[in-house]
Amino acid sequence: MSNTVHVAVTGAAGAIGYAILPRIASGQMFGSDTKVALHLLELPQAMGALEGVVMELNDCAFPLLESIHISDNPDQAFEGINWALMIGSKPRTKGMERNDLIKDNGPIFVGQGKALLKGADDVRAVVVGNPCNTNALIAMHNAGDIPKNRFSAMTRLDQNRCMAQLATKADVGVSALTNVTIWGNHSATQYPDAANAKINGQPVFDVISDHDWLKGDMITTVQKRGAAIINARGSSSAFSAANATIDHVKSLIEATPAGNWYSAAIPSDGSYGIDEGMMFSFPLVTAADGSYSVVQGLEHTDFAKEKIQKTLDELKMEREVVKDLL
Ligand code: NAX
Repeated sequence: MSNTVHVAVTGAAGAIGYAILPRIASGQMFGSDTKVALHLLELPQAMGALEGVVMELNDCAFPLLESIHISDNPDQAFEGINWALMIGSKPRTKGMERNDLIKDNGPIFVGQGKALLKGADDVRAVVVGNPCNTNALIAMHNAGDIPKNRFSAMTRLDQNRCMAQLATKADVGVSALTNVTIWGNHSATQYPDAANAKINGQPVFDVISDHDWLKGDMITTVQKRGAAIINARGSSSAFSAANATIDHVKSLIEATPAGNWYSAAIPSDGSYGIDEGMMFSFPLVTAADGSYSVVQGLEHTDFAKEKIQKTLDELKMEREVVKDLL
């Protein structure tokens, strides 16, 4: 065993950080033959809590965990990293408008984009902190000549939520589901696409006869799942988000099984008429050499086209709000 992957996690003392760190350190993200060096970034006021998290990581005695660096400075935390899992951001507070959240979080991703450029020669960045598509757009625009395809934002939790809804409705295991796409923004405008998805290789619309549900409640349930979890639990999804982050990274580095695809927000190459450079969630496949491409040729009904336009319009509006940061 010779490889060591250097992984930065921002917001490492937060709820998702707490759920994801033991899974990364135990090899569930990069495999059992890759050592892990963790670079943990937090705000100054959370460094005490982060020290506690580090004690727990040490107490797990993970054989693959080579080292842990902690910092409250992105320039230090991102030095020499291969992956940046950008989870930390300011939470939305009561009564706060989405635009204010976007404006508040933007500067974090300006600084972190610049820090990536300064410190990391060979890095891929995954943005989880919300509004994740637009935060990823900001980081990408501030990261100089780091190739744009090294940036992505996470819609995998939405994909997993959609798969779970469809599997329950069809009374099958979730592994029967393939080809599930989330189009657009990780927000309530996203379009979870069951029309191109399959259950045991058959079109979902052939297997599930309740088409009103497929075009109605299924979509809104996935769109509003985050809020439903906050209502039920009193805090937002944490281990399911950590789990989706692991799925996201694995899908980017492992060849996609033939016939399937996965969803992630990446800078658009113009596919499906989405403006080039827009951080938009598409169906993707990863090739054996580790490069990804957008799955081409999927059909969209007028219903789907309308949904995709709506989420695109929202992303354009978000881009307008942060245009000074790009
Ligand atoms: P927490 O509030 O528990 O943790 C966030 C942590 O980030 C805190 O410890 C805070 O000190 C730290 N932080 C804030 N600003 C920072 C900065 N500039 N540099 C470094 N650290 C910073 O939130 P948590 O539940 O962990 O959620 C984190 C983010 O994930 C939120 O923005 C949340 O909205 C987002 N989510 C995104 C999801 C997705 O599917 N893309 C789903 C889950 C989650 O809602």
